[in-house]
Amino acid sequence: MSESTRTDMTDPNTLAREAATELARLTGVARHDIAIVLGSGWVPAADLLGDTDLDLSVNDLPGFRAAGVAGHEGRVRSIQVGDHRVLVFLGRTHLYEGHGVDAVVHRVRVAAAAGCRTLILTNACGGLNTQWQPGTPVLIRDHINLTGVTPLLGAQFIDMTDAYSPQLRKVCKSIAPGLAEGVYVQFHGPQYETPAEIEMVRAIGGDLVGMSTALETIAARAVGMDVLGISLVTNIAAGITGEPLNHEEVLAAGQASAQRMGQLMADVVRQI
Ligand code: 8IG
Repeated sequence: MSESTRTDMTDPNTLAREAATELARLTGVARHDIAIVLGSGWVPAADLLGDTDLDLSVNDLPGFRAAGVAGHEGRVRSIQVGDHRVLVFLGRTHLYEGHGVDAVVHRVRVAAAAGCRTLILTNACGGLNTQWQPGTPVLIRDHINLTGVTPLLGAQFIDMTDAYSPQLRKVCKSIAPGLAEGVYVQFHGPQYETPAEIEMVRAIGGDLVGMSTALETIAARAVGMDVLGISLVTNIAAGITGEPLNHEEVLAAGQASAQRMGQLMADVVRQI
């Protein structure tokens, strides 16, 4: 069934419009213009963006399910940052939770329905470059979607050239000269990669590995949003150092970098 014929109550775009309407009612703000998704490791950065005018559980909006991983809080805030009215999602829904790809990209569709034309996606990830020690932010230059799925249905042959806005990347680099760039590879998860999978990633041109972002970028590009992606490398990818990967260490690396990431994010939003 194509998108255009799926018009029942559970149609994802209908649900997104309903959520945006409810968001406007609860916030008293008719339109937001920038949306930010804070992934694991980035959630503490939310407090540095500015004064929160409203903080809700995403479960108060149509179409959401509770996010269930430690460090992922399913909340949404409305924050004025300089000239921008920013919708900030604390935490995201991951494909490995098993609720399907529409649940994964619901935040993106709600943001678009709420008026946002710019989407900033953040995540914590593994890095293949040993020079990127835990706590290093890396700009996403491009992605490789290894999930085997897509949020798009029907003949939506969207262009994925410059999916990660060169202009927004330039803004970021003007604020943080020397910020590295890399290709993000999205795996389904939830298991981390084997060393052999990391060798494959290296062979196909990947620099960063994670379990989010690429599907959200596809959904955002399909509705014409400009996307900025920033990864926080919180571990060196599997098999490179010989150390096993540990989720608690990943969270600790995020905590330690929250202040810097929040400042970077606030500066970027003010320059957009
Ligand atoms: I944080 O090494 C974090 N998320 N797939 N691999 C994948 N996801 C991650 C990793 C990692 N580190």
